[in-house]
Amino acid sequence: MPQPTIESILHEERLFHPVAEFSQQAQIKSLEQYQQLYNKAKADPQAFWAELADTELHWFQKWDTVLDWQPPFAKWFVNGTINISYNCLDRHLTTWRRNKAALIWEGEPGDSRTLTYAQLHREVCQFANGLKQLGVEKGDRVGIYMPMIPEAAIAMLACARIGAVHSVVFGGFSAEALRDRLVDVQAKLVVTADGGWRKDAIVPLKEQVDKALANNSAPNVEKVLVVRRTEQPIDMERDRDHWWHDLQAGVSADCPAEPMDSEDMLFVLYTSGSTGKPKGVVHTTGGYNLYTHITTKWIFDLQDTDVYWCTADVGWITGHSYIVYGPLSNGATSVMYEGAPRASNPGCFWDVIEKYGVNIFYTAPTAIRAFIKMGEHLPNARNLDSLRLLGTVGEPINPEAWMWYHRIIGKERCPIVDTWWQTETGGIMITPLPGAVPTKPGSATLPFPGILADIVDLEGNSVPANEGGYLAVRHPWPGMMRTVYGDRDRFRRTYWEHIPPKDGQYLYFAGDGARQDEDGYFWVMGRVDDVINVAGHRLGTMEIESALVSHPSVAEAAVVGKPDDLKGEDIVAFVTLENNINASDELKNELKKHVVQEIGAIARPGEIKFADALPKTRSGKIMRRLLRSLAAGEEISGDTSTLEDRSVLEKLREG
Ligand code: 6R9
Repeated sequence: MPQPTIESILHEERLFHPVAEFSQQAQIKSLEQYQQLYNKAKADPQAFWAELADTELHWFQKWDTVLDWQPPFAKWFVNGTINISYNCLDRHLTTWRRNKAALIWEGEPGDSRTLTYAQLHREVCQFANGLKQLGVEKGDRVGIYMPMIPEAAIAMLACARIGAVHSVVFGGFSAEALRDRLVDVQAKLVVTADGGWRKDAIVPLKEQVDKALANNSAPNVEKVLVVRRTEQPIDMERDRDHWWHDLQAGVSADCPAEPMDSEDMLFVLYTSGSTGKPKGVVHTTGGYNLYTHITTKWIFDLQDTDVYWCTADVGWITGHSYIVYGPLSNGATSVMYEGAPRASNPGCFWDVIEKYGVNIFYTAPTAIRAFIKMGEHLPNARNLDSLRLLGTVGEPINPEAWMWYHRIIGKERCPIVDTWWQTETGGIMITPLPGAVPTKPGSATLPFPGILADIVDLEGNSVPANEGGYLAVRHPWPGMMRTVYGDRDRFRRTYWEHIPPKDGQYLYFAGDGARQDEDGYFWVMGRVDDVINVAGHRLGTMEIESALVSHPSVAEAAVVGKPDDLKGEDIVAFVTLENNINASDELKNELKKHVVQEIGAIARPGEIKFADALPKTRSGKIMRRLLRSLAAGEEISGDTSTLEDRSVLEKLREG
């Protein structure tokens, strides 16, 4: 792993206090109240979490130990039994929320559907019974490869209801990427759809599933359940493939939620790491339920009349925690939108806000930068008065984008919560509480109560204010990942031993560089490992390099990120070719296509540079730092003495 000098050049002086009107009605009303909660949690984390678990969630049976911490393995609410689908559905049915909208869904072509809690409960129960009919049992893994339609959430909740472990694979991933994940997680069944709408075109999801399963390459998959969405013709394989609507016709809506052990696996979600293949991040039931519940409630300041919209895809952790589980556990109304801003309808997000009177809007900096580019006339032409709170997630937000969001969308009235967290953390870790914490554009501000975040050096010592270091967490929290699926050792190595434990004290290493300013505010600068953040999506350089090298013309490849106005980072690939292969623009295009084929469109390199050789250390490691500078068009600075062959660099510079 490279150890770049971490420095932050950003010095932002602006401070925005929450408006009194907002604070008065907020869940957490003042900085003092936040500090009290923070201090209380710090003094006795177990008591803090236990009290919340008790008051906020339904348990079939109470736990006997709050935390069993055998570093780096944590168990929360030991021997408690719970079901997150029960907490998201059943418990609301005995209240007035029974007929409240749980999901409001808007399809890209303009169709829409609203499911009340009672209706959603019914559909989830039926789907769960359908899964059972196809042979899915508690503990089995189910792959979900879906467009953004209600059935994606229904399938997740149905799995949770019967204790099956879901593994959602983003619908933009290729057949190859899907197959790798289905094989790693040993999925027994895959839920998919005939297709989904994306930017006025149909994504042929079922066709990709067929490809992923062809030639028995994922032998563990016995059944495929297909939801009808786009109605284009697809192949249905006898005995393997079943239409959801056929199954649903004969299935009962009575399916009690299975009491799950608090530490039973809830889902596996794959995410890119700095080395090797994507990791299956494992989350369990009780702790994840509590953490997503309470973070949603306090950070998005949920009020019972709110319409809440998170624009993520359920294929990412943000969709899991803040479209499905967190909001529904709170009995909120969660909007789900299939579409994306596109040439034929660049203002579609603002239409959705106006149409449903969205009060809370949670999106990504890359989307905000795209909105800025498309022009403020688009939001200005809609009535956005319903908005009262804005959020961002996925990457650092540049202060100018923050200010635009504040002025043009928030009309200088809505607080902005810049939320730092990761697939691994399960839920938001560093964020303002909107009625309490004054914000500074570009800073995720302060840790959530119960999160002991710190900036440390590689020995685990806290660094002084305003000095760059590594973002770390000093105490386990309920939403933390429990392990890497099938690889406890990788879990230990990646997250807990990068900073060597001292006196039995383990630190969670997030892989981000950051600093804390004199007010204790966190400024996250980005990854310190070989992970590229393209439009808020994490991609490992290794994966893209492997994809390139799998092409017969490629000898070697090194991939780095390059700053990009819109996407945050763009992918630049340095490629050396096999003998007798000539460099050409056609080949560049072919290689780009090849990466899309292997991983998906999100991994398409913006630029491919052919080289005679790659700069390497004497021990044979590619010096990515140099390539990063080259890609960004910067002067090469710093130490190049470890470079094996200096002429390589000269050539690359000229080329
Ligand atoms: C939720 C999510 C995690 C990585 C993380 C960091 C970056 C996310 C951020 C942020 C600065 C924020 N990141 N939110 N950086 N400010 N508010 O995005 O999960 O896909 O696992 O990515 O994203 O680098 O380490 P995931």
